[in-house]
Amino acid sequence: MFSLRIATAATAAITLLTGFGAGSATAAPPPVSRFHDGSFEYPRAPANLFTPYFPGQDIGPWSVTLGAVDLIGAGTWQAAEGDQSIDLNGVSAVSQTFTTTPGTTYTVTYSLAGNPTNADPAVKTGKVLVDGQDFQSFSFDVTGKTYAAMGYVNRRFTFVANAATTTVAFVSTTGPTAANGPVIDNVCIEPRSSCPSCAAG
Ligand SMILES: [Ca+2]
Ligand SMILES: [Ca+2]
Repeated sequence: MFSLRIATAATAAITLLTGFGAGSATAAPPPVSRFHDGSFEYPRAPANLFTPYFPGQDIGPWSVTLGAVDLIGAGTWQAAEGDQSIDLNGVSAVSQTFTTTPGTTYTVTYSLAGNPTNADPAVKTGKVLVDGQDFQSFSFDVTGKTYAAMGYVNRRFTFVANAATTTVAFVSTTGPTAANGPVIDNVCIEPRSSCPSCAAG
């Protein structure tokens, strides 16, 4: 099942690249900007499909740096926000580098679930890195969860920026053969002073 799923989805990804991304491979990297699209809404993925992205490929402002990360199209399963989310397969990672003000405290919030397709294993594990440093480990048990009721939980932590740019990465440690990993959506990273709803954390 794992190989078939990857092969099918990879074909879809190649089709996408051929159709829309042919010019991007040689374009200059975009300038670093503020954190954005923590909801994984761009690019729009084919509805009802898992579209895998691999190291060297970007999902909007996010870069895939390890393994394979599935961008989940609208209608596949419940998103925490908007229509899309990501499945961090097996051992995989996405990161985003964005502008920060040194010395400022930033609040990171995100919604966590797991791909409930099957238990391979049931407990999906991972961590969030800030500039490569482990800031928050997470786990999610998909037992009893369904595509229609993903059971998202909200997680939160803070970091103090120490440079003009910061890289935040979401990493799956679920296991090298797991095609169904942690699901991440609705990532918000803001200076704590401008995020009143985050202030309690
Ligand atoms: Ca979303
Ligand atoms: Ca997957």
